[in-house]
This record gives sequence, C-alpha cells and structure tokens, in this order.
Amino acid sequence: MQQLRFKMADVQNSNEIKANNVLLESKEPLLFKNILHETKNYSNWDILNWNWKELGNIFADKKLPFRVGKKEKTKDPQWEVGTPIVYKTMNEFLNDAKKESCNWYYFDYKHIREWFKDRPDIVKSFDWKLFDLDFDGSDSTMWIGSEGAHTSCHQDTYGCNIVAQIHGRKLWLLFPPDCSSQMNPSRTPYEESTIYSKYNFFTPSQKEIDAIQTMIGKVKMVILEPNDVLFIPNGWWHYVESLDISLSVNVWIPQPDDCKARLKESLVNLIVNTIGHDLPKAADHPDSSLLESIKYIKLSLKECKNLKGNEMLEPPCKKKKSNIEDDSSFKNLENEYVKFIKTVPNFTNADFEYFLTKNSCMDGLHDEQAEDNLEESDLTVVETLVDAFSHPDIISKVYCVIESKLLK
Ligand SMILES: O=C(O)CCC(=O)C(=O)O
Ligand SMILES: [Fe+2]
Repeated sequence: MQQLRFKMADVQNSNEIKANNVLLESKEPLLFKNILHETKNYSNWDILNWNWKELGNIFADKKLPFRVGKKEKTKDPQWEVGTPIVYKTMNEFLNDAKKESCNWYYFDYKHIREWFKDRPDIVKSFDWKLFDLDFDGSDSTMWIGSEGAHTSCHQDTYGCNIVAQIHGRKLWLLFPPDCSSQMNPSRTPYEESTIYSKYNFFTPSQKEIDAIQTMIGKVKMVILEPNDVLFIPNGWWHYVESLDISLSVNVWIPQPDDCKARLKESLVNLIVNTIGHDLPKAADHPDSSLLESIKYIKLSLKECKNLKGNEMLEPPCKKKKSNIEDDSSFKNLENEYVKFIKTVPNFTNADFEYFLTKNSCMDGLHDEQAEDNLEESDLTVVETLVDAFSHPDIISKVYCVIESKLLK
C-alpha cells in the first residue's frame, strides 16, 4: 500500500498537513469542497479545461455505449444488467440529454485507459498527486450521465474510493457499513465485489421510504458540484444520481485487508455457482464450475495466509478498532483547513424532504400495482435462498470459522 501523506503544500501557503495516511485512515466520508478549482495549476488534469463542446470534439464520431434507463416509477431498482445499451456520439448524447425526455443515459464505469488508448498524454493527466496517491488515468474510471442517470444503492467490497466531480451535480447518499442488515442486501443480480440493496432509491415506494427513514440518523447526503472531491471509506453503502448532465472520475484504492473481502467474495461465488446459476448476473460473469469456485476459495485463502505472514492481519475476527476517538484529528483538519475539508453532514429532515419529492412526480407503477405484481416464482425462491446464504452477516460468520480453522 502506498504511504498516503496528504499534502496541501501547494495549496495552503506551503504548510504541509502533518497527517500521514489521513485519507485512508478516515472511517468517515470526507468532502473536499471546490478543491480541483483551487488546484488547477497543481493537478493539471486536461479534463478540467474541457467544456462539453470540447468533450464532444475529443470523442468526435466515436460511438459510445450509454445505458438507457427510465425516468418513470418502477417497482425494482433499474439494475445495470436490466438496462439496454444505445450507441451515441458525445454530441448526440448531449443533444438528447438536453431535451425533455422520459429516458436517462449513462456512459458509466468506463476505464479511462480503454477510451483514450490513442492518447496516453490524456491518460497520464489524470493524476491524483494532490492526494499523494500514485494513480493516474490508467487506474481511474469515468462516468458521464444525463439528469436522472443513477447507480443503484450498493456496497463495494474492496478498497476505498475517491471521486472527482468535473461537470454537473451528483447526489450521493451514504450509509455506514453497520447499516448492512437494514439495507435489504442482495447478490442478485450477481456482480463480483458489489453487494446491492434491493431498495429502489430512485423512485422509492412508501415501504422503502419507511425503511430508509429508520436509518435517518446514520445517513449522510452530499450533492457534489464541479471541482468537489469526495472520499468514501471502505464499506459505505452509496446511492448516486446525476442531478444535471454530469461527468465524474474516480479511483478505487486497494487496501491491505482486501484479501479478507476476496475470501468472502469467493464464498459468495460458491453459493451463486451452486444454487444461483440461473439468476441474473453481470455480463462479465460467465457461469463457472464448482471446481472453479473451490479453486478461487483456495487462492483467496493463500492470499490471506501471505498477508498474515506479513503480520498485517488482525487477530481472528477481532473487530477493527474504530478510530472514532481519533476523529479529533479529522475535526482538527476540518477546522484548520476549513476552506477545503469537510466531513459529510448527516441527512437532515430538509434533505429527506428534498430526496422524497425529487422524483415523486414521476408516472409509472403505483405502490399498489407493484404489490399486486409480486408473485412467488421458482426464481424468487432461489433468489431468496442465495440472498440468505450470502447475507453479509452469514458470510462474516463463515469467514470467522474458516479463519479460526485455516488461518491460525
Ligand atoms: O457515480 C456513480 O454513478 C456510481 C459511482 C460508484 O458507485 C463508485 O464510485 O463506487
Ligand atoms: Fe460504488
């Protein structure tokens, strides 16, 4: 793992923040307000200098795959696997996105290195040096969406995440890792390293609104504006929605104990491959055999053993020491560098009101119709089985048993 020393030397009168690894140590999301704007000369990201017109020229007549979703009310979340793809040039997208439309479009989760293969200079320009992170565009992904484009609420199992908002605004709802059981977690559709919430945050039903309301004291909400940067620690659930035509860039930062998450993921893979192979899964997940699942488990075990050999693993299943008490250092940072660093505020009643009314005028399925459509198919039973066996609490328990027997 790279040593993170978050330097503000070039930003704040050459006063370096004396806080090694401050970013990666935070258990709270951190907002760096307007930081890209202040540091344009420092970070020199080419993309900061391009307006939409220039982006249209840069992508030229390249046809880009946009997921198409509906702005109307739907019963289920609009999963990635369920949304069709249309191919548009950037200019076609911009024209369509500006029109009044019942669809949203999302060129999402796109590896910058693949879309700028012929422009290594552009790939290099995405440097995260301001945060003393040794990454560039070859490690980063890009997200371009119209108003309403969104990513269903989920938890990424590996690493932590840093995201830069370049154009437009994006709403982030954030739930701490200890909310997992209340999020109605699911592994269908199956995607390695993504645990989805079954709640539809885009157009929630009254039942879903009630469920979200029970977590209100723990939820955080932030609307990222151009030049803002958000740090999301490992395990935080997030729902993300474009409020305008927007562009953001992010990088996932690996963590030393990702091997634990990988072992847990290999257990989920075993469950999906044995009882859930008929369930929907992401396009890049071919069916694999039981033998392959066991091979994956063995590999992850080996990785955990190596890490333990390096004495980086904590004692078996001992809860990670919460550094809430260390939060004073973040509070200090927040106070000292008030211009940039903010902990993300808790969701207020006014935010909740805004969140609930934002998309409530959308037509489509009504709650009662949604209820009527619920019938118990064989697939529903299998899905429930997979979700039960792969529930984060169950997987953690199985992980602990395995750890005590095989990782001593
Ligand atoms: O921006 C989005 O739509 C989702 C981003 C996300 O899930 C992530 O960066 O982990
Ligand atoms: Fe994510």
